[in-house]
Amino acid sequence: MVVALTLATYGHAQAVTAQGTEVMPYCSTLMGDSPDGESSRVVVEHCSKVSRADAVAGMRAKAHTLGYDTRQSQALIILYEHAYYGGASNVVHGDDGVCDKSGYRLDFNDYWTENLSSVQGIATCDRLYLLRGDDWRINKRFPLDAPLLGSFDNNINFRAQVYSSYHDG
Ligand SMILES: [Ca+2]
Repeated sequence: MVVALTLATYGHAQAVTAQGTEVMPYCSTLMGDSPDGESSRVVVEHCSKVSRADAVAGMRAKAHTLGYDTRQSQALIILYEHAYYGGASNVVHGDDGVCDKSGYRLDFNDYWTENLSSVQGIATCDRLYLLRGDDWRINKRFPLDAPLLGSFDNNINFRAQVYSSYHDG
């Protein structure tokens, strides 16, 4: 089963405050599942200035206040602003279990389309499929972890897929 996720309106690394735009270095996003390959809804995102653990805990707390059960959710990948896992990051969770050979479809927002530079895979998520160009003609499958994205650095179309090379699910 392919589960589509979207970061169309979430997944950014900045939060606008009353004082202006403040960089929030740690974010975590929880994606709901989706039927028949449609893009799924973003359940919640939380960003923190403190730590990745704080961002994930805040994400789960927000989800709980919305009545969402996060017990089955799994961390899939961590997106990074800079090469070699530096800069702002976002831990993307899916609620349909670990990656299998179909995995999850990810739709990135403008921030990550223009800033993604490295990616770590978690658990069974060991492959990332990136696309760009007209009709997504330019595409490449990266083993995860991927410290460098080559011509895709800061330059991807919004769609990607994260999946497992070995886990049948
Ligand atoms: Ca970057």
